[in-house]
Amino acid sequence: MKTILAETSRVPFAKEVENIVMTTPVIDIHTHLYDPAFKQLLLWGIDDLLVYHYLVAESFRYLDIAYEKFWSLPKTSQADLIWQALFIDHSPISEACRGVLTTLHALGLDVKRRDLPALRQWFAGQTVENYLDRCMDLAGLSKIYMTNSPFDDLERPVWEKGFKRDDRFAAGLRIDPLLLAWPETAPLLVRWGYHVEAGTPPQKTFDEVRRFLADWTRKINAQYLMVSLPPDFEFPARNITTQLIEKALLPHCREHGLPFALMPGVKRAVNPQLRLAGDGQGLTNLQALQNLCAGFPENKFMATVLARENQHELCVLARKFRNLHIFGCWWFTNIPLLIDEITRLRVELLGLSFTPQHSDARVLDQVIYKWQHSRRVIARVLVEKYSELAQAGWHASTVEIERDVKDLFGGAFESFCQS
Ligand code: RAT
Ligand code: ZN
Repeated sequence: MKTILAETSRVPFAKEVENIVMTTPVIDIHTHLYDPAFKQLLLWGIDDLLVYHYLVAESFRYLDIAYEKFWSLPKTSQADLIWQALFIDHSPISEACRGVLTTLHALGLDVKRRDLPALRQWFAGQTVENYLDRCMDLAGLSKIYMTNSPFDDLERPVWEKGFKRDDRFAAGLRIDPLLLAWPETAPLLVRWGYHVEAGTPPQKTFDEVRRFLADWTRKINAQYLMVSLPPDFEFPARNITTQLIEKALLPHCREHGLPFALMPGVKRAVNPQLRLAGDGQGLTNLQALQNLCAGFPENKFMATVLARENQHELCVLARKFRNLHIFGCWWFTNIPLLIDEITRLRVELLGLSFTPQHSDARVLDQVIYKWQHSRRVIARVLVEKYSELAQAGWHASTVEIERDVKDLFGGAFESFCQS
């Protein structure tokens, strides 16, 4: 594993803390990557790096091409436009742009030549198997959690057919359409043999949804269930979403001992013309999460919130409810400024009982930069915290620091799942 050290501080053991943080293997608890058995669904390479939706959104700050015209272009032409706008016409200093460079640089490629055809040529010579090993090694990953949706028409057939699993990939059962688009989802369940048709008694419908969840939990060996939620999510409320949560999802999670992961704060399709890049964010009323944690103490909840302004409240909630595990700096919060602030908040309020980061990578190669960048910030925060302990006469030993970092990088999450 390649080690890139964070800034050296004056603290005598800073180097040691940095080394531990930069080299401890990480369990990446939420990504959009796939087991290689899913073939083209596992994205990787320079063109996919460039057309990442974070970069699409940024490039449209400069591009004057019509949205539809952009989407009609082949991937390589879209990548050409993004490369020109974000890397050639302007310096690539945003976090997502810098990430592409960190990744290429870590792979040993010469970014200063600004030679996109040469980069493409290099990637054309890679095979996915070797490349997966290389990316996991450079990122220091031991396990990757996928986002697995039975409602995805490309993904579902692969699960249905069956395949030999790569044991470095774990599954998370993603259920947004079930909870957020019931009128469109119910007919699908009916088509798949679940009796949720109009006129079915409500209890029978919830039982059938549980049967659906149980079938998919088993099929994919799901380790948690996950949903992203709009900022106006409420619980309790008189609507089908909350009924499905209370009467099907939570009983299912209790029965199988699985956490329910909530990701509140996303406003989908704020600008639909940007497609996947068109989502925004908003402040969530976390009373809903409080009600869930308090009302269902036998359930385990995980949460990450998109609004900066919700982060402090989320930490306070986690102090009150041990059935809540908070994780990651999600999407628009995955920038060094906020990772630093949010990690400090969490450490100062929760100690080590949380998971500071997940990558949310959609393109395999991104794990390299997402983890290198986050590790540097986390190292900086920890150096400061251990040196504050030293000022109080408490010297954390190497073994203790290693234990702590292991917890932050997946250990605390796995203990929570197993509790
Ligand atoms: O962070 C992202 O890439 C977003 O597009 C979302 O996928 C988000 O992570 C989610 O899981 O909904
Ligand atoms: Zn995600």
